[in-house]
Amino acid sequence: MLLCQSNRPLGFAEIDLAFRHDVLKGLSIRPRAIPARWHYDRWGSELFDAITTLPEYYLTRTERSILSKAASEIAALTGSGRAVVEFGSGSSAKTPTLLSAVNPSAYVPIDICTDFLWRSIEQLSKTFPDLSIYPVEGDFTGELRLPAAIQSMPQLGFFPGSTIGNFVVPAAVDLLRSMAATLGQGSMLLIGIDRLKSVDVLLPAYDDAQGITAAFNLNLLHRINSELRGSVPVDAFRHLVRWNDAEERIEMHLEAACDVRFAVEGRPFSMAKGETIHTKNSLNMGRATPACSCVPAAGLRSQIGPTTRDSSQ
Ligand code: AVJ
Repeated sequence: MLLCQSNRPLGFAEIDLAFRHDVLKGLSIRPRAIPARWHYDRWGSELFDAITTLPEYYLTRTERSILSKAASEIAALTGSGRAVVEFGSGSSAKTPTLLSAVNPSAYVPIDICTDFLWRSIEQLSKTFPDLSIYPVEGDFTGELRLPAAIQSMPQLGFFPGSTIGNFVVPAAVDLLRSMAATLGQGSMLLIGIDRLKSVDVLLPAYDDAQGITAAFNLNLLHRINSELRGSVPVDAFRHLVRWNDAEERIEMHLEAACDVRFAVEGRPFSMAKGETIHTKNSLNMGRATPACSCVPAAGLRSQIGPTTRDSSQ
C-alpha cells in the first residue's frame, strides 16, 4: 500500500474557525440551527458507528445488502481502474464491498474527522495491501482539490448512507454540482438515497431505545463546551426527534428542558424552556422525490437509477 499525505483543503485551524462561525451564528439566528457536520468529532464519529449497528437504524444494513447485490451491475457500468473518491468516508465500513467489485486504481477517502479517517484507512490498507490510498482531511461541502496523483485517472465518486438527505433541496443540488466539478469530466458518482418510510420506522431510527442517538446529538454541546469555551448546561438539554410533515423530513433538535443561560466564546446566550437548536434533517426519497430530483438539476445523468430495491425496508 502506498500512503501519501494529501494536500489539506481545510486544515485544523480552518475547521476550528468554521465550527466557531457556525455555532455562534447558529445560536443567534431564529430558529436556532447548527449544521449536522459538527456532530462528527472523534467521539461523535464513534457514536455514529455504534448507531449503524442499532436494531432501529435500518439504513446501514439495508444499504450494505443492496450494495453487495448490485456490486456486479455497478462494476459493469464503471469498469475497473477508476479512482474511488468517497465523500464523508467515516469508518469506510461499506467501502470494501465497492472496492472488491470495481477493482480501482486508487482510493481517496474524504472526512472531516482526521483521527477517524486515519484509523479507518489503517484497517482498509490491511484488506487491500496493494491499493494506493490518498486520504483528504476536510469538509466535503466545501471546495476540494483532489490529490494530484489521481487527477489523470477516471473517477468514481461514492456518497452512500443517504447523507444527501441531510441537505435541503437547493443545498443538495449545490453539493452534487460541486462534487461533479471536483470529480471532473468523464467521472461517475454512486449515491445511496433512502426511500420514504412510515413515521413509525423513521422516528425510532433517530431515537433509539438505548439512547445512542441522544448521546450523539448531545455530544455537539460537549464539543461546544470543550472547543469553544462554552458553559452550556448539557444536562438541561434533551434529544428531540420530530417528523416535519410539510417538509417530509425527520428533524433532530436539542431542546432546553428549562430556561437556560450560557456563554460560548465569551458571548452570552439564553434559551427559554422548550426552545430548540435544530441540529439535523434527514429527508428520504418520497413521492416528491426531493433527493432524486436533485440529480438532473445538478446536471448529472442517471444511469442505474433506483432499480435496486431491498424489500425488507
Ligand atoms: C449518515 C448522516 C445520513 O442522517 O441518517 C443517524 C446520520 N445521525 N442518526 C442519517 C445519523 C444520527 C445519518 N447520515
